[in-house]
Amino acid sequence: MKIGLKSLAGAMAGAALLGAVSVIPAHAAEGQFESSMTGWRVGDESRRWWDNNDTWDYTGIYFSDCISDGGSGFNQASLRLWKEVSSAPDRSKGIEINYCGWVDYGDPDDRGNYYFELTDIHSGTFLTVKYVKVAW
Ligand SMILES: [Ca+2]
Repeated sequence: MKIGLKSLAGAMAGAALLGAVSVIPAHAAEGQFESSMTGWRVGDESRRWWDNNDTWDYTGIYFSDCISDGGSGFNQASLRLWKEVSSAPDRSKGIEINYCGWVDYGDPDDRGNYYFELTDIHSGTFLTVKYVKVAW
């Protein structure tokens, strides 16, 4: 992409504006929500969110304060991003392994209703995450 001086100036003005606010989100995003997970098992699904595909932002899932009941405690959780498809199987947007931090799925570039599914826990059967943030 070619960036002209005018748009560069606009971008810098935007950056200055961002710098002026006290809280800068880890992910600038089209949308986001915060939540938590208590006693999740493999196969459990998150709430749905609408991605209007107005931007090229990555979809990311952030975990903080992760607890599982296995012998070696929490190591990682596999999360599959799904897009709902009516009258057909939902569309997988990939699996990422969350080590209790951010995972990114890239830009789905596909307007619709999304959710994530817990597909694996290591170690244990039940997963609790005290702070969850999803951004897209
Ligand atoms: Ca998008």
